[in-house]
Amino acid sequence: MCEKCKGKFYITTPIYYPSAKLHIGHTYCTVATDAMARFKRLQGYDVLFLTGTDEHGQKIEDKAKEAGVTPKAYVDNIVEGEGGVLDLWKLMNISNDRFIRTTDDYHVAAIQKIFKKMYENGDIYKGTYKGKYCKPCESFWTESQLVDGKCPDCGREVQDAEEEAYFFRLSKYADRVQDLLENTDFLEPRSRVNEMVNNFIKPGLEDLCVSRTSFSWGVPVDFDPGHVVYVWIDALFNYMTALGFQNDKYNDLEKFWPADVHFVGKEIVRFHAIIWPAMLMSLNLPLPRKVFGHGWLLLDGGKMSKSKGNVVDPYLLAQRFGVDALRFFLLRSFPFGSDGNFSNELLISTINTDLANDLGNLVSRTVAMAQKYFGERLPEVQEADAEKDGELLELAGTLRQRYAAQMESYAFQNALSEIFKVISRANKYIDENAPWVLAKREESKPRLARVLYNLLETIRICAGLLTPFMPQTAEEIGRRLGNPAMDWDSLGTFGVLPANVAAVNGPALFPRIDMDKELAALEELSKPAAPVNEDPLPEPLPEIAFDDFQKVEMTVVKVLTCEKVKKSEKLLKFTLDDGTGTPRQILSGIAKYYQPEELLGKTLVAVTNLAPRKMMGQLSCGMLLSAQRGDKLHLVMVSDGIAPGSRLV
Ligand code: ME8
Repeated sequence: MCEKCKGKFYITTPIYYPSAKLHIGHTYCTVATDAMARFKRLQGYDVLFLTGTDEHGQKIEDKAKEAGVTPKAYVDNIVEGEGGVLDLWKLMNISNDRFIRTTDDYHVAAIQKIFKKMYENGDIYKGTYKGKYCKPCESFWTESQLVDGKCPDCGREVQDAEEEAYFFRLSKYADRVQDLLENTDFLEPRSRVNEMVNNFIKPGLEDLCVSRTSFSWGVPVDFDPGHVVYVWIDALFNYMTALGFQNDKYNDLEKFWPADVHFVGKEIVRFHAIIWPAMLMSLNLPLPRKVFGHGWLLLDGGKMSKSKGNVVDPYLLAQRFGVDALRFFLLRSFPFGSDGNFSNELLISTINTDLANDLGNLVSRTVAMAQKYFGERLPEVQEADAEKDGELLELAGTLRQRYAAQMESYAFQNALSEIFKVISRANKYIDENAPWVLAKREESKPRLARVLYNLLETIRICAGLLTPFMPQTAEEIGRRLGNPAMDWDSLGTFGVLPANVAAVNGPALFPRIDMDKELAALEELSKPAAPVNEDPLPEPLPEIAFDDFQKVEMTVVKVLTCEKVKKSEKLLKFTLDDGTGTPRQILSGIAKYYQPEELLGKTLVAVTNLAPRKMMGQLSCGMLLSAQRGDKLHLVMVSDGIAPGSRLV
């Protein structure tokens, strides 16, 4: 089949709630989607990869209120601000073609039209909502869906809720949706089908409440002021409005709809596998080809979530280990359809084993030997030796096929395993063929060239197939092999690398990480910031003239001696170097806060033109500056590099 006419591929991530900064769990799904999108592009598909943010709903309204800003300002900051969603995707090298924000005008107007259409076709009607509402999840539940009386998704308390509302006739589509789930491969992994059918459809699918009146941060129902569209209706249709459905902003609906796959976390499979197809059925629209429900990254056995506060910061990990290593780790360590336990140990050991030892060593050893034994370029190579080379050539030459089969079924971990089997085999091949022995005899040089060629060509194929996971690394390896072809066709054939390849070495692709040191550093870095001082602020003082301020002489001093003043609980006595050559004595009421020994040698600031006064019978010539709030006190300390006697101005 002509690789250039493979057709289109439309893939989406969930659109994220910008109610707080995103964490590694969100990064997981987006990196997986990116790997899939890049894989399809590599195969020659015309890909549209969509991601975005889901910006309406009560949770956002509440958060904005707490922060004292408008909901739009609140989400703008998390989406577009420094370290926000857009920055994170840029950092992680996410190749999305489009980014939708549900507050975008074209989307809002389209949602109003969609809601009206379903109202006009009779699938949305007005009624009274009575039920249970989980505020953090923005989900309504029936009594039978609750688990121990609590939200089945997050386990938190739910509230009784009653309001006039619009409903979508979800019940009408129950049979069709059940048929879709049970008799097609619409939903994967298949284990999720039983969960949907047994937990949600069989107990009786009730009509869904699709408008709210209790808050206003949502898409207004234009024909009934006071109602806003339920955030999930608004959110799910993003997959189509971003292509131009019911708007003129884009014109790609015909080309890209239906979506080839929606990647979603397992807790939102319910919305994507039941509600979404039912709404599309109501509008007579084609259904997406597949919904894939991936597992969660767990921390200490529980779901990472911003509301629980047990989240891992992708910025920190990317900064310490590199973006490609982090991307690789996420897809190499956990089967995509199941939950996986995140830990720093696992991250470091994966990098050390797979990337530093196996891949990194293979590349650096091979390239270094090619340079050492042949200088600029390999000579023309002799025929492969069927016995000695056969296994490696066969494995590397057929890798693309095995890899593609795994990628097509979203088994990223298995696809990577296939690549790493070949990398291991190549490392073993080096030991079996001992190039350093071949290099000793002139007559074995042709064989040596063949061995190195086989290795370089194996590296080319592996690096090319790693592109969707580690784009920068693949490019760098390509550079070290003289930028050979790495397109899809070439990756299915052994022997594409020019025989006289010129290999160039470079620094270690993935330096080995010292596990203990790194774990200690990570622990230090993730310690919570210093607690906020809750004591009331001191009363402001009346304004003073600049001239008055200038009358105060503040001088840098160094502590020569410090001791407790006998019979006083409060006072410490200091002798200080103030730069004049004559030690200065100051008494300070800070014995409660400091032990004398800990202040020896410290560089402090003193007011040095204060009239001397006697305290407990001893003279104090000045005052040490300190900062106080409530019952906390800190002496003002300055850099030891500032010479005693320097004046503060
Ligand atoms: O659900 N491990 O947004 P969201 C793996 N706005 N995936 C995780 C995760 C973890 N620890 N934590 C979160 C929403 N996710 C909706 C989507 S789509 C029309 C609307 C995944 O920001 C989660 O499973 O709460 C979900 O798929 C995605 O991050 C977005 O979560």
